[in-house]
Amino acid sequence: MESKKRIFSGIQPSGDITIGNYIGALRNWIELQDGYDCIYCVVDMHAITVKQDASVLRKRSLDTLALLLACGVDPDRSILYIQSHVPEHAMLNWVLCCKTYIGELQRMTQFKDKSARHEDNINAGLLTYPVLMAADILLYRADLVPVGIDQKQHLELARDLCVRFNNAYGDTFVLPEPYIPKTGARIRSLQEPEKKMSKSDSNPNAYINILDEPDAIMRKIKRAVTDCESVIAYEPETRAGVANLLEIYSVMKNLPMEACVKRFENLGYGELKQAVAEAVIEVLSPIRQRYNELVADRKALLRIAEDGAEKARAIARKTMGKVYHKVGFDSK
Ligand code: ATP
Ligand code: LTN
Repeated sequence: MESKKRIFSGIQPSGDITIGNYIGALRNWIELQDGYDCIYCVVDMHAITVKQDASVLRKRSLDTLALLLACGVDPDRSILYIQSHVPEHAMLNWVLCCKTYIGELQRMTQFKDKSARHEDNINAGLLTYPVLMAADILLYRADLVPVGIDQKQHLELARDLCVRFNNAYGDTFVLPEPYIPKTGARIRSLQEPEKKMSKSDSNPNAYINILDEPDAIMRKIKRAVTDCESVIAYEPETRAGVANLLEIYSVMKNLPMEACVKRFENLGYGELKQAVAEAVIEVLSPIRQRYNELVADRKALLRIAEDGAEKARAIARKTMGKVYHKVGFDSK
């Protein structure tokens, strides 16, 4: 029997998970479990590239794991774990750092954005962040990586490193492909639609947290910035705010964009916002309820994390053994 293709993806426990994360990535994580062998990771090691309070980070990592379970990640079918529990990530990171040119890292858009936002802390980890991400993916020989479009550039580096390593040392890693949704790959800020919705935005009205209560969701969407046109149309280049609301609606209702535009043909922005908010509330309410149950039982969450890390390590250790041998380390 042909074995299933492998999926790997990660999410940072760096703040409230937003509907941008859900629409761009998590929703696909859940769906892909049907046909693939999936590995999902809470990437706490990536999160410390910006300042974190240790006890807050520890709590958030487990909370994020609970949220992934609440969204539908099934630990009986998929491997779910916390990155720092598997030391092979750091080991491969180092080897790959020695195969990466500084110029490749300096031109990364996320590095430029984050170093502008955290001027007082432009640390080496912020620069090498994409190498650790490449290590995550290559360690598990993943075929597909479901992410939002903002991660495409990082994935290209992972592909370059894969080819570079394989050319130098013989076939070791699998060339990963990005899996980016057609609709919702870049959900925009509700307040500044020219920017992406981000969980680290200082204005909570700019994003919807997956755990927001229905009244907060309604209020934030009603306040979303649109434009002063009167007709509802999908024109992402020129009318980003309205296009964003239509994309959120399309994904939440599982309806093609043409059908969504038709649905609002003769209606106004007030009606559009009401319908979008209701669609978001309908999808998020059961997730919030499940999360509240799961997060209360820390012991059970830790057990799931430990179990996931053990399964992940069994795969990671094998790859790492080969890599160490190939680069000339004395393997036992
Ligand atoms: P931060 O703002 O702290 O950098 P983030 O919101 O970008 O975080 P990540 O943990 O870096 O979140 O990303 C998790 C996943 O969500 C990635 O696959 C990323 O591409 C996707 N994602 C993030 N923001 C959006 C967005 N606005 N629209 C679609 N997908 C997104
Ligand atoms: N950099 C990613 C998170 C991430 C990731 C990964 C995604 C870390 N390692 C491996 C896919 C595969 C982000 O979303 N900012």
